[in-house]
Amino acid sequence: MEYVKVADAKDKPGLRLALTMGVPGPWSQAAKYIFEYKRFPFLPVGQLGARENAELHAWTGHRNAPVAVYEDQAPRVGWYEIIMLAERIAPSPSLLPPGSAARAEMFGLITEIASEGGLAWQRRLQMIDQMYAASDDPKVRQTPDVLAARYGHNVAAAQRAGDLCNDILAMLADKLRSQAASGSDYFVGDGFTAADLYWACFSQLVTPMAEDLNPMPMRLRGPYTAPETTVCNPILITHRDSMYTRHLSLPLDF
Ligand SMILES: N[C@@H](CCC(=O)N[C@@H](CS)C(=O)NCC(=O)O)C(=O)O
Repeated sequence: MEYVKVADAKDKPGLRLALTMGVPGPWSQAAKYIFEYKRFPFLPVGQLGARENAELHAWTGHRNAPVAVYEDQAPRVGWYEIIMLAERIAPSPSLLPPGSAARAEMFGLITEIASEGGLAWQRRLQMIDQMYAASDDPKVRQTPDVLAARYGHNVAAAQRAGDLCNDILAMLADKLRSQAASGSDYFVGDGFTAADLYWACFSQLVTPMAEDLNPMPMRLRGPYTAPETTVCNPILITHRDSMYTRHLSLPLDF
């Protein structure tokens, strides 16, 4: 991905997307794929994970990613508002299922995957623990220190994370099994929606794809891989592999 600096993006028209550079950060990956899937052009702006990102902060009020800035509108940072911006400015192909009940179901699934307290939030707490365990070097501790302060890491929260992850993964696997029983390969209804896209991206925080498809820095492969106590039913990985093959570009680009 060719990123531009904030200074070269902030006065441009159209959509500017600040994305985490150099790592497959799933929130950023999902935001990128939403607009790629819709073939809606955007200018990728580089954000550095766990850094100050002073220019991004001065422009948008945020230091982390993704941040979507469309024309002169207020920056959007939450996954829900980014999906809904995409649906408004690029309605087709839609990533929403038809019908309010199906939409409620889809947004509920993404909440469990991507919102505060959800699967990725819990995995990040575990990841911070692992980063701390990996080194006593104060320079190496700088990254987990920043992430711990930003995302509410403490020993008790990290200890609870494994059970919460397993509960969400079991729910997602049950959902895919019941969909398969009614003849669908997708999380909701019978077509590709944002729930499938979000699971594909966020599965990289549980079982990252192999090096040729997900060329992430080697030092992160350990922290991105869920602990052995994690129960991730193979149906979840089969589903994510087929979503990338059918609907999303590979290898991952970050
Ligand atoms: N605001 C996002 C979540 C953003 C988020 O958690 N970003 C993380 C993961 S990519 C990040 O930028 N971490 C590195 C940092 O804080 O610098 C949402 O609610 O959808």
